[in-house]
Amino acid sequence: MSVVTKSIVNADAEARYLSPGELDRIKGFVSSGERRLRIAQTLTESRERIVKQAGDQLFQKRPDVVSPGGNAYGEQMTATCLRDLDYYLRLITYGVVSGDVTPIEEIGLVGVKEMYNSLGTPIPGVAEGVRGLKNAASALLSGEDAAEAGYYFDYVIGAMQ
Ligand SMILES: CCC1=C(C)/C(=C/C2=NC(=C\c3[nH]c(/C=C4\NC(=O)[C@H](C)[C@H]4CC)c(C)c3CCC(=O)O)/C(CCC(=O)O)=C2C)NC1=O
Repeated sequence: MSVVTKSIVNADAEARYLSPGELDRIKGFVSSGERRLRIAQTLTESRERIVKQAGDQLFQKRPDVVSPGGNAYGEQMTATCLRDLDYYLRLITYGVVSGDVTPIEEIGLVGVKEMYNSLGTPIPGVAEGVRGLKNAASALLSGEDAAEAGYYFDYVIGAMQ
């Protein structure tokens, strides 16, 4: 939920107008809108390149995952692994646009450890892949934009510790 929706739900629950603090937070959200949309646009346009670079970096750091016996071994499994990275990049654009981690949490992090454990997918490997996404994305963004986006990448990485 964006800060707009959240503030309205909270205010209406008490049948009151939006408070000065809530209006202030909404103002911050609105005034950062252009920056957040610009970031999401860059990540969306460059998604293939970002995912490819993140995969290259991951498989260089963790050759075991693509070696025989590794969870991402074989063309199809490697493609599924890259697909998962693409999923997380997509969810991160949702977070950036809404200024909120809730969509990332609800779509991609609830129950994720149990899921990956049941698939035999090494969670530190997925976290490393998301770190690679962050590196590749940051290289395409200005310092300020990279810092803003970094918050959402770090949120995903943190959830996988
Ligand atoms: C949008 C929310 C969402 C997520 C996050 C998601 C993840 C997800 N990843 C899966 C599989 C997988 N995920 C990986 C990923 C990896 N293996 C590694 O060693 C690497 C570290 C890593 C890549 C970074 C692999 C290899 C599989 C296939 C495992 C198998 O079939 O045995 C599966 C099992 C079903 C399938 O194959 O599609 C799901 C549900 N699905 C979703 O709908």
